Amino acid sequence: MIKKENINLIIQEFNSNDFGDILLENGINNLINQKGVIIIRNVFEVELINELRKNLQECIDEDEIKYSKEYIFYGMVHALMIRRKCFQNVLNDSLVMNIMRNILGHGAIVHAFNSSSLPPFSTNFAGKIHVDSPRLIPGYITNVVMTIALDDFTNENGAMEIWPSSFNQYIAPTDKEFEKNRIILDTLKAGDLVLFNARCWHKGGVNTTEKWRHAIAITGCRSYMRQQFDFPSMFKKEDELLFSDSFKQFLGYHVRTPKKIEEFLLPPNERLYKMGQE
Ligand SMILES: O=C(O)CCC(=O)C(=O)O
Repeated sequence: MIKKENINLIIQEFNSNDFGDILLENGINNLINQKGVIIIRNVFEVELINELRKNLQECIDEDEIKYSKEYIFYGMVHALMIRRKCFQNVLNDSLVMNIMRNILGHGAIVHAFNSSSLPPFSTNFAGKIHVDSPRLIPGYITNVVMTIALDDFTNENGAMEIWPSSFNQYIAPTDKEFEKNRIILDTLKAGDLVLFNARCWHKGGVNTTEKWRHAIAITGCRSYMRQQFDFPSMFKKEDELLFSDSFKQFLGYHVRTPKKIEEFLLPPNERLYKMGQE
């Protein structure tokens, strides 16, 4: 197993105070391309984390009533920005959008925004070694994941495990290989985030405590890729009117497919697929 003191050699770490324009200007994309994984500490205030955790637990309880505890995705709430305004605000943060654009190009869009919560004494759908994007184009990143811890990750509550430099490996590693190379993110505190190439092999752990372990994850992708849901069609019209152009672009409003020729022929400012995305 990799020792904690070696984490800094493999994963680049930042504090949110040092992290901003300078790093974005110098290219967070270069760092992700070299390291595969970056940790940024103290990004979100305690009050916000508490609000997100409370709202997430409510959504999980709502889903349990609707789909039961046997639901395949129990503990994973999908399309969070449609469920609660507080999640929408996290996505509509310029730092979040700038990071995604810096790595995935100016037309980057949100592919998914889901939670990954581990129920007490259990795990969830992400408990097996996997990548979040099956395509491998050597030297070219297509999807980036930003996982935000809403609870401290510990060995007991199922800290996420990741093999940073594995993003060029097409075939899934064996358990033994993964265990030799992985890093257990048991130093991640609530409010820290881990940013990674979605092709890094990783998994959630097993929660052996009586309390939920909550996290939320934003996945960004290239502008010409499909989103997990048709997000633009999921918002209410009155909410949509308040969105900035930048946020609409990130949500995928500028890369919608026309349903008929009349929509295709609309004037440029009304078009569903806007020119110049990537
Ligand atoms: O929650 C975790 O620890 C891992 C989450 C994960 O692997 C995923 O959502 O793809």
